[in-house]
This record gives sequence, structure tokens and C-alpha cells, in this order.
Amino acid sequence: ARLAQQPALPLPAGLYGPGRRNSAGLDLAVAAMRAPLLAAHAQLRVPPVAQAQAGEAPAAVARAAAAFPAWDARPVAERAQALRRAADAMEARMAPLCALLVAEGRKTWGDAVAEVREAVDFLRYYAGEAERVMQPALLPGPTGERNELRLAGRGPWVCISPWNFPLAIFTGQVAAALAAGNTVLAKPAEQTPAVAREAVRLLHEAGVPPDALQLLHGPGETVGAALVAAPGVAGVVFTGSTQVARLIQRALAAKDGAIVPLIAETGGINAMLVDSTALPEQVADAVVQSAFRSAGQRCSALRLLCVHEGIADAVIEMVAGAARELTVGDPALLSTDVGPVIDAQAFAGLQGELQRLRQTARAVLAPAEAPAAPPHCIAPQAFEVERVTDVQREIFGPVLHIARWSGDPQAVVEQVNALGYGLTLGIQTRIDSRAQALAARARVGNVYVNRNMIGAVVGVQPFGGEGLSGTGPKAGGPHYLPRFCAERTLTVNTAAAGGNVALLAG
Ligand code: UN1
Repeated sequence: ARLAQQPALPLPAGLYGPGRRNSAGLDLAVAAMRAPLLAAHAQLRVPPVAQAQAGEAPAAVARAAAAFPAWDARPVAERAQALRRAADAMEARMAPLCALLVAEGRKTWGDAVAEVREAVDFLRYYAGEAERVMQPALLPGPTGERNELRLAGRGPWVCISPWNFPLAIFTGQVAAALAAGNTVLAKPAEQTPAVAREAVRLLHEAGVPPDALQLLHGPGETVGAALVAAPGVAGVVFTGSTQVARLIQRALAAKDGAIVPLIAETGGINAMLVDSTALPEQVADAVVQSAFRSAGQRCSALRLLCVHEGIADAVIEMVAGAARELTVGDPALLSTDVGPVIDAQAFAGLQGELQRLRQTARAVLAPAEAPAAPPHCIAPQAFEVERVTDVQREIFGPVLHIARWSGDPQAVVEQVNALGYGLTLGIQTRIDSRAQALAARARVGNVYVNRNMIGAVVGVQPFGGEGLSGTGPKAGGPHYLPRFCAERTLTVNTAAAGGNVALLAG
């Protein structure tokens, strides 16, 4: 009863939420910061990040284990304070961080600003969450006993993060682990180590001891694998492909000693279901944002548009028209909507997927000519497939599948469920009861009704999926932090023979 009476918490201070756009489509924050952003871009120098060797992993984990008791023993308010100081420092360095995200992560300015804000939100959110959930809780119990539940850190965590959110997801994982009292071995994506180095530098300056947060840059196959396999690892948090999550899970299962938990956030074949009552203009806008912005390089991105045949032609025409309006090219230009994909390997993989699609599906959005410079730009494309089940793989780029449907929309949701992923789902309908019924049937983590389906806001739209899309808990949600913790119940017999003097006196 005491727990149920806890007051509802206000939103964490400083929560940014979605970026607003002006009528010309330019992110308002980008427009407002235009001069400092461009100055930071001009001044940016990125020295190479030193590579770690796989052989260094066991010693690094041992240092993290040695640093753990002191960090874990600090009052939670002190750890939270360090994260808040890092958040303030990140906010103050918005322009140089954005310039780094554009240069190394190939982000557009709008995506870069949103990403720095998300990283800041994560730091403040987990600081607040740690203070909230790590207070010892008195549990109701029989007279003569005192029962207490406490959360504590578990030990060294390995945090393995992706290149598509090199600051936000990197910082989110690390912040949650640290807030809970753990120490951290951070293994950023190979493509984006300089962004990670900057985040680590700010966290160290904010008061996180060097051995409590160590950066190990290198390939996943060697450095990442060695960290996961090292003795003494208390947990692993991973965002990336389903396939790599499985490799990590197998490696953990093969270890001797403690059973090591894995938190994995992986891919999705995310669908949007559009019924005949939906507003085509709204659908087109949501589709273009969800499928093509960030060059489709979000695990939340729309991959499969399931549109009722009654409005399919109108929707497809509008989507194609709106997609052709997008400017594809150099992410350093303010006018760019869709930048390049991350690297040559991603580009080559996407070319292979597009070749296959051209042979098996009908192109309904002929791509505009992508610029030759910078390299690895791909113009948005869309292909009509016969059936939902024709889409079997997550294609991580600005490529959309479209399937027409008629009849029962619940059957479409079942087909989407059968794909096995469960990350995001869009629903576009003007019948509220239908939206509710479809959402209830969908086995996905995040359902978005009558809007785009990307850009989950920390603390407002906890993000993460199920099935092939990951283990949960949801990042930026109230259940995330406790999974990084050891849970300890203390039961004291307060009616012990002879009395328990201190407790009774207290
Ligand atoms: C990812 O792309 O790896 O809601 C996950 C969103 C983001 C997705 C991040 N939070 O679009």
C-alpha cells in the first residue's frame, strides 16, 4: 500500500522532446544555431582514436572490478550529480558535438541536434531514475519482522553500442549502468569512436573515475568478443543486429561462473498499417519521415507500408511526390534532408538488396539521381511487393516496401506479427476503436497512431521491442535501470529472543 501511494513523478527537468520544424521544413533548433554550428564545423579537427587490442580486455575488466566497490558505495545522489554535470557539459558543447556527429556519423544537422538532446535527456533521466528506484524500500510484512528491498550495482558492465546513434545510445547505455552503481567497459561502434571518446571525456570531467568508465575502441569480432568473454563481467548491454545479439548470448552462455544477463535492442521489420479512412497527406508525411529521414538508418524506421487498396494509389503517389522533394547529399549542408549511408560496406550491401528488389518487386518510386559526392548517398526508393510475407529481412537504408491489403486489418497485423520482429508499428486510421484493437493485437514494443514512428522521446515513449527485436527492458523507461541492478531483500527478525536492541530503539 505504501508503494502504491508514491506520488506520480513530474517529467524530468530539461526533457527535450521532438524537434520542431519551421514552415520551410528546417529544424528550428538548427535554424537558431546556424552560425555556431557552421563555425564548429569549420573548426573541427578529429585526431584518430587509439585502438585497443583484444588481449587488453581481461585487465580492463579487472580494473573495472577493482573500481566497482567504491563507485557503488557512493551515495546515489553523488553518482546522479556526476551524470547531471555531464549533461550540462554536453548541452554547453552542442555545436562541436553536432559537428562531430556530422563528420564522423554522417548525420544531417537536424539529426545531430536531436541526437545531442537525446543524450542529454538520457543522462538526466537515468540520474533521476537512480535516485527514485535506488532508495531502500520498506516492504509491508508480518509484525515482528522488518523487510527491506534495496537495489545495488552488479559490477562491471560491457556496453556495446551502434554507429547510427553514436552519442545517444552510447551515452544512454553508459549512463544507466553508471547511475546504478556499476562500472563500465564501453565498446563503441568501430565507425564512430571519436564521438564516444568525447562522451567519455565529458563523463570523466564530470567526476566519473577513469577506471569506472573505460573506452575500448576496436572491432566487435575481437575487442567486443574479448570483453564479453572476460572473467568478472557482470552484465552486457547491446544495441545492434539480431545476429550479433545471438552471438553475444551464445558467448555468455558458454562462460563458466556466474550467469551473465544480456540486455539487447536489435532490429525490426517495422510496418505501418493504413486503412481506408486514413488521411493520405498525413500518411505521406509520416511515411517520408519514418522511412527516409536519417537515410532509413534507424532500427525504428518504417520498412513495410501496408496500405488499404482503396486509397493505395493516392497514398503511393503522394509518398513518391514527397520523397522526390527530399534533398539527398552532403550532410554538412543545411539544406540536406537525407545524407549518405554510414560507409562503403553499408552502401555495397544496400546496392545488393536493391538489385534483388528490382528483380522481384515493382519499383513505385524511381529514385532521383543520387549525387556522386559525397560517396555512399542513396536516394529514397520504394517497391511494391505482393504480400507482407515477401519482406523477410531488415534493409537498413532509405528503402521502403509497400503491400496492398483488403479485408480484415487484424489479419494484416497477424501477418506482421508472424515476421517475428516486434519493434515499432504505425497505425493510420480515423476510427479510434480500430486503432485500439489493432494496437492490442500487435506484438511490438512501440505503436504510433496517426503520426510518424521514429524519434521516441526519453521518459515519454520508452523504446524497445520483443521477439527478434530484443530482450527489453525499454530504454528511457521506468523498468530499464532496475535491470542493471542487483536486487537484495533484507529480512530482520525484530522479535528475536533477547531483543534486537538497535532496531527496536531505532
Ligand atoms: C536504433 O535505431 O538503434 O525511436 C534505436 C527512435 C530511436 C531509435 C533508436 N530511439 O527512432
